Amino acid sequence: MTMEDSEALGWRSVADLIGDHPDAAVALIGAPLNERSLTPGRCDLGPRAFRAVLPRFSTYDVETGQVLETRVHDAGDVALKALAPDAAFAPLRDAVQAQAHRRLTVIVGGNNAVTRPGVQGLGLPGTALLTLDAHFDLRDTDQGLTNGNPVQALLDDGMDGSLISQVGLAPFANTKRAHDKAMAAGISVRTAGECQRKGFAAVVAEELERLAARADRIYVDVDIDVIDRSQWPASPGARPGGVGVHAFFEATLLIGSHPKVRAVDLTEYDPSLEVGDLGSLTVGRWFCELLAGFEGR
Ligand SMILES: [Mn+2]
Repeated sequence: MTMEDSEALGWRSVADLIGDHPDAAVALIGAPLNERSLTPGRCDLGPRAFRAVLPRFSTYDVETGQVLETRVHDAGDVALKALAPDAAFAPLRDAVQAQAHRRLTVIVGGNNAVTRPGVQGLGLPGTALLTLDAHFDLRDTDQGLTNGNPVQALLDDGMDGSLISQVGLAPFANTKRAHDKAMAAGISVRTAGECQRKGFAAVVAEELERLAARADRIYVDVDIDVIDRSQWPASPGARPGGVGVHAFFEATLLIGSHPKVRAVDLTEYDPSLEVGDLGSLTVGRWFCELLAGFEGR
């Protein structure tokens, strides 16, 4: 056995799948957008912490026997230092558009303001939006773009509300005004309680099918504050009563496997709120599940 073959001190990891692979079916974009978060934090550290944890993930899934082999083209991090969401819009949209010919683009934020340029990078019309989020993100836009209004900004852009599904909305974390806006726009609203009763992954599957019947492609925004705070401390917005992490991974696998899902973002990951690597190990597993799902297409 050569040292290269030995697993005594190392293993083939998910990090080894990522590199300069221009012909890869999957792309990775870092989107360290941090300005104008309603609760200030360090979501700009998300892409770096995400990349750093990947060597800790083997490509092998003991549950299924699957060995991940999908190569991922690393498109790098978009330069967004000190940029507010309005100034970051064009560079982020263009970065997603540059990868949009691939079957799947993964965007690691950054705060939730990356979602509007992400959707626009896939292009309106024809794109549907699924959000996994404790919040509607339908705050008013009269004070400019923030991480609290990407969905409102997309409605302002002319997006058809019936092409939007929002799953995981938390009680006492949203306003009646936002809920009323969602209903008036025709958005499909699925609360955290409904997800608890029916199963989060089952609800996500229903909404993927609903959107797939109406649109050519689907953009999925994973605001990771949808996870229960006991299992996910690394977002300011995560609360007790959120989605369990097992169900979150199960839903992520489904999302990765859906042929119409063309881009997925991960937002509101703030490594400065990290507790004992819990956040980084959760986003690393999230990426593994996305790739596992993708290989099952
Ligand atoms: Mn959000």
